[in-house]
Amino acid sequence: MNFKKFETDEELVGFVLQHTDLFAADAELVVSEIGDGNINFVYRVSDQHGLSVIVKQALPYVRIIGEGWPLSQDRIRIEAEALQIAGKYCPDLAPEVYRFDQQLCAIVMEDIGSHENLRHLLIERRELPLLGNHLGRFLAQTAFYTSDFYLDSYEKKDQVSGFTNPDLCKITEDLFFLDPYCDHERNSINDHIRIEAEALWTDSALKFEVAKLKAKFLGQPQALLHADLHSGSVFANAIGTKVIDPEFAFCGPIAFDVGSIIGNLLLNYAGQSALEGDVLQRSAYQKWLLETIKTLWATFEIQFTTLIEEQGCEPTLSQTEYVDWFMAEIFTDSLGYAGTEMIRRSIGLSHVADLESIENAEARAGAERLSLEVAQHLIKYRSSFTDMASVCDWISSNYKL
Ligand code: SR1
Ligand code: MG
Repeated sequence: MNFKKFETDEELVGFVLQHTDLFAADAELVVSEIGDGNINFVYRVSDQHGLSVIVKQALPYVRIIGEGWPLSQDRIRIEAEALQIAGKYCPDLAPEVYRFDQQLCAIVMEDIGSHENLRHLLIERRELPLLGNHLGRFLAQTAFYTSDFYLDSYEKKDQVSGFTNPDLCKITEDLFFLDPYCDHERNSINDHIRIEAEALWTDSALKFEVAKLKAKFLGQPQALLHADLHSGSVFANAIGTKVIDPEFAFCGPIAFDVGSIIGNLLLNYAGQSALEGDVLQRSAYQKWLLETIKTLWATFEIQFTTLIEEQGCEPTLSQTEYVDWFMAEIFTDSLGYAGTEMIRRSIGLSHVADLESIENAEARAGAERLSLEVAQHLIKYRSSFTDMASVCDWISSNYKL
């Protein structure tokens, strides 16, 4: 592969001009590096009139670690193709891909600069009235049109093979389902919750449920997933939402995406218990987070089942009894995956600012403890919940400010 990292602004500008005709001949292009993710390099290239594009380049290793953690560059092809599929079925919810250059492992795409990182918005307690609806629609559309309910048998197998993404899946297999449940060197544990973290390592009932969730992640290619749907992969404003960064995409259990984003909303709920600010405002925001989770699930459920009813192409799977059973399974496992996301973000390698921005370690421990408790309950007792309202009632009555 003829790969070359962009070393200078001139190289990057040349690349953009070669791949797009968006900019005028007299454009004065300026480059800024804007990536704050763990894995790739991301740049904004803008002209003097405010027109801009984003360039994302995948290096053959993890950005924050360096060459000591090699990573397949095929992830950038996977990301470009997953963005194009999301763009086909929900164009308002994904950035447009202008060009993908396989040799340079780089995508030129729409700048979604009018939207902000959802994690930052949640930490600032910004209420986004359309967020739950948009996320529910994104999940329903991307899952349905890439599932066996819609694709024919041959298209589906082609999709599974085209989105085989072993390096990125292995990261999730380890960071989600292995490390937090043992004394792993990659874990990062606040001293004040060491006892609670260690209790997980010997909880065989919990580890049994996590094993079931991991087995489905490994072997249940229901639909093309985003597969890293945390709050940092979502950008939003009062009227719009954009889902970015699907480099982990592969065909897996639909509940993994649904649960990952619910887990992130609940991580912020946990953070609000100890973040700075007025207690009434924090408590009102926790209420808004739970309402958003209910809207997200309700939108996902109604849209997914309506799509099966109206456009389902597979007669065996479209039977009412099967669809009801299938939706109940997704609901239950979404709670489990939400729990695994919360646990790995509280004691594993990759923490989140919703908790990390709480400076006082004892106060942060309170929020991390809340996260671990809710998460374990969701994993172990996920089958005891039949609807999202009762999940949210359970959380709000047990964990109020
Ligand atoms: C080394 S990668 C750590 C995490 O960052 C990504 O966004 C994924 O969430 C991954 O688990
Ligand atoms: Mg990412």
